[in-house]
Amino acid sequence: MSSSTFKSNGVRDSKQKQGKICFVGAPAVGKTTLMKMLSQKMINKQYFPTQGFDLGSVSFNGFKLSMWDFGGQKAYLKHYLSQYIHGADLVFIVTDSTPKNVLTTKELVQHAQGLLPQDACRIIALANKQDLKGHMDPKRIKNILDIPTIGICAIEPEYRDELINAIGWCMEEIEKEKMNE
Ligand SMILES: Nc1nc2c(ncn2[C@@H]2O[C@H](COP(=O)(O)OP(=O)(O)OP(=O)(O)O)[C@@H](O)[C@H]2O)c(=O)[nH]1
Ligand SMILES: [Mg+2]
Repeated sequence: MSSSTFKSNGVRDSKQKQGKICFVGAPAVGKTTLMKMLSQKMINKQYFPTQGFDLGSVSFNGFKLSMWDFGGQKAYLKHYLSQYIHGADLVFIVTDSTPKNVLTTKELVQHAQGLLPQDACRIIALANKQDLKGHMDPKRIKNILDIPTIGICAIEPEYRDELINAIGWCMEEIEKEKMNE
């Protein structure tokens, strides 16, 4: 994570901190929708599968973070994840909170843990689609996945603050650890 960047007028802003967030999960669990919600873009409820991967960014409280949205289809994940997940400060593993998907997600958590250095990156589960009938409780999902888990609904913009707070907290923790190294 570099500690400075340029403002739009070309003046160096030494206080703005950069970082990389990745969204990983099976197809249609809501990764692209979550990224749109974070960057306050209009949410189209139609499903357009992400081909390969997409990039975005989110700025808040002196942070400017790049966001990597990995298309959930197996061929894409296999091809792109191992190449582009490196250097992530925070990985969100997204599930649609159905029992079947939570089990698939457990495999993805283990895969991501194998690709990333444990001390340099946080992995957090987002238990999405909490508005849908039959969703699992985030606490149960946390017990199965064995990583911190946040219950969320990507199509409801009022969840944005909670997500921004979680991201801000993680980035501050990572900054502190880097300063202590
Ligand atoms: N009801 C409900 N629908 C959601 C929620 N989040 C996403 N969706 C819908 O689920 C569908 C898939 O969402 P996407 O964000 O495109 O899924 P994705 O994980 O990016 O899928 P891939 O790009 O194929 O990996 C879309 O129709 C969204 O509107 C949610 O919290 N609740
Ligand atoms: Mg997508």
